Parts: sequence; structure tokens; C-alpha cells
Amino acid sequence: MAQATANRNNARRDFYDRIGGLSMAPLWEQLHQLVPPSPAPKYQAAHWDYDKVRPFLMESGSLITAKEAVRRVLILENPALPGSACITPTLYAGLQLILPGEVAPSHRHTQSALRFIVEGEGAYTAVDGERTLMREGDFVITPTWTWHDHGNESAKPMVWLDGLDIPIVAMFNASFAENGESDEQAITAPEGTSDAKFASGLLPVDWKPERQTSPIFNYPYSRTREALAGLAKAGPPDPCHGYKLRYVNPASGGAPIATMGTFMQLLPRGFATAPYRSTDGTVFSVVEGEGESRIGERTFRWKRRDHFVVPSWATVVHSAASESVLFSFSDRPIQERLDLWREDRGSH
Ligand code: GTQ
Repeated sequence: MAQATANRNNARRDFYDRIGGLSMAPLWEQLHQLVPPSPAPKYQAAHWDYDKVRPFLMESGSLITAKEAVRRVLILENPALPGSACITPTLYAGLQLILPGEVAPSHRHTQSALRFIVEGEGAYTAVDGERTLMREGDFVITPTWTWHDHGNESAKPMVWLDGLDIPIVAMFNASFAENGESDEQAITAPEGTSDAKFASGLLPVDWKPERQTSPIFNYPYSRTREALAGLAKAGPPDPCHGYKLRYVNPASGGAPIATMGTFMQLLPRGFATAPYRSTDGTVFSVVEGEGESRIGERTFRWKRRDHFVVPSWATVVHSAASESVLFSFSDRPIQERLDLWREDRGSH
């Protein structure tokens, strides 16, 4: 019997070797891995404590200028994906530093970017000939293939979270990039133009969107925070999310960026979310408060300016020790377009 099994296995191995020469492989040896019964992510939950990260960010400021670096960023890399520059298999995240007086020169690329302002006030991003000044908690968009440069005319360092769809664009081999002719693009519209046109529940009467990306490129925290406070007064929190809003492209009702969904949630003091999981691996930036998140088997304590990542289908429970506000982003809009996105709200 044992001999028969050994013979059979040898015959199979020999067969696999011979078809391997023709660049073929037997599906049956890997079917269950290729089509698992539920998501089996090959990356892990992780947390970046801002107190530990910040000294290195500032040290990077004395090692290289923003101009030489083009973008002076420390990548937040998933510990299970070393060398990949990915925080999840579909998302890139990094912390970008711009010191007073610096300019990160103009360029454009097919990757879409979001900026979420972590520290500082008064630096600008220029997109499509218009500047916007940025403050903590603002969510700023750089649409695919638009010229963008960043500059800091304030007296203090500015740090923001960069979220890009780099791994997605890489998967499609659809990356194009160009450097601008000058460091700073020509400014053709006064600050506030895109706000006036698109951010007041109104749209210019004959305007037609040219792309899926939102025409608003700064969603200021002052308004987001006010909306959350109003929501919290209006009724009870959602058991799984607390008070959670999604950012929206006012022209479509969809996500502001085609590849990345962005969210902001308020957790009242002492509130713990009910166990929840969804198929979109999600990156969090803590805007206010402190608390902890149990992600699968691990628990991370967080506070303002920390970052953490929740893998696909990992069960998460957030507990807020003080009133807390969490920004997050994920690839949910793509998954929804592909009819792939799923969530599990437990019994809620
Ligand atoms: O600001 O354009 O973190 O192109 C990575 C790649 C930021 C940017 C990053 C980029 C940028």
C-alpha cells in the first residue's frame, strides 16, 4: 500500500517536472490556495506610533532636501511585505515632510494620491493651476495625471499621510510619470476657486466632469468635524462604526478618487465598536483622542497622529478611551465596482 502511494507520488512528480518544461503546472496541487473559501491575506495588522516615527521624519529633513528627494517620504511598509513599499497589497502609504521654505517640485503621474494632514498648518498643494492651503485633518486630492507640487511657506514643518494606488497601477502596468518644466506650476486660478465651484452643494451650470475624481481637492477638517458633531447629536451611533461618514465626489455621489475610498468616524468616549470585518484592507490615521483597536488576535493602543492598518477580513474592534476621530482609506470603491466588496457586521 505504502509502495503504491510512493509510486503514484513519484509518477506525479515526474509528470509535473515534464510539464514544467512547457511552462505548465497542475491546478489540483494549488486549487485551495488559489480559490480559498474566505480571504487569506498574506499581510498583517501593524501600528506606527507617531512619537517613535516623528524623530526619524525630522532626521530625514537634515539628510536630504525635499527638492533633491522630489518627495521626502518615509514609507509605511507592511511588516509582512518587506521590500514591497506596500502597506496592503493594493495600497501605498507614507509620511511626507516639508520643511519651511521648501518646495516638492511639480510632477504628474497616473497614480492617484490623497494627502491627509497630520501635523502643521499653512503649507500648500497646487493642482491644476490652483493652490490650496492645508491644515491638520484636511483631506486633499491629487487626481490621476494632474500636475502637482507642494510648498511650505509657513514657519513650521508640515507632515502628511500620502495614500496612493501605486500597487494597483503597477498590477496593470499602467504607470506613466513626467517631471514639470519648473519646480512650481503656474497658478491660473485664485485660491478657493474649486471650493466656490464645487463644494457648496452647487455645480457650475454647464460643467461636465472630465474624470471620475472629485473636482473638490481639499475637504477641510473644520467642515468634516462639524458634520460628525452634528451626526452625533442627531441619533445613536452605528454599533460597528460609531458615527462614520464617507467622503464623496459631489458630481457622482461616488468616492472622491476612483481607486481609493476615504472615511472619517467619530467614536464617543467609552464607546467600543461591535466586531466587524470587511474585504477592504484599511489604513487608519488617528486625528483626535486615544484608544485601542483589537485587530484579529492583536491589540494596538493608539493616540493622535498614530497610524495603523487592518487587513482584509480581519475582525476589528475599536475602543475609544476619550472621544476619538479616525480617518481611514481603502480600496473599497474598486471592490464595489467589481462586485467583490463584502462586510460582516456579526449579528448587527
Ligand atoms: O506627492 O506625488 O508618497 O509621487 C509617493 C509618490 C508621494 C507625490 C508619495 C508620489 C508622491
